[in-house]
Amino acid sequence: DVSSWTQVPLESITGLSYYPNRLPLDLQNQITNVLPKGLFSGTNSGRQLHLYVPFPEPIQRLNNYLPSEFLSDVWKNQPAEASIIQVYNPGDGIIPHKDLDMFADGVAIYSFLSDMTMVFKLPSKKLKCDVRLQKGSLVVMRGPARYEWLHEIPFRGGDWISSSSQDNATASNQTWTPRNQRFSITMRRIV
Ligand code: AKG
Repeated sequence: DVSSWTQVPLESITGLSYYPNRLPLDLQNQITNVLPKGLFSGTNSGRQLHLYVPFPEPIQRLNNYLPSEFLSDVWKNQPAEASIIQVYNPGDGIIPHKDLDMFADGVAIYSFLSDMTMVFKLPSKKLKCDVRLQKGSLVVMRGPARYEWLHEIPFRGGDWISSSSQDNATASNQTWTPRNQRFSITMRRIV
């Protein structure tokens, strides 16, 4: 029962950082246009595409938008080696999970086309944090955020959005916001 969980602010999760409006619109469009059209077709469950280096040129450029301290401290100034493109139609999600140990510390997720809420959970302490992933944004997980916290995208057609602030939302000031088709690009290094 998620109502018994304590909602905590993003800043309290060590290793979790969120960067809205990270990608220029023209790069978002170039990436969307370079991907196979079939990835976006169909209205049932979304599709996935796994890529390894060398990436297509606009996807390679996503390395340039990673925070410099993340690149230097976590990836030791090496670029991403593996990326996964995941399409979500309304109703799609991803179950609570930690990323596989074959991937190194430091996971970067860029969001495209539509906004969607990702939920971080620490089951041992019943803590949770809703993070609104806006299109063009970047979310980065390292350390505890990557190895201790679970992340998920609830399987539903929309999200409850606070009209005032993303934190401390109460039921009264939330509006139901339907989702549109979204895709994400997760950038990782391999251990
Ligand atoms: C994963 O690839 O492990 C994810 O959690 C992707 C989440 C997303 O699509 O934003």
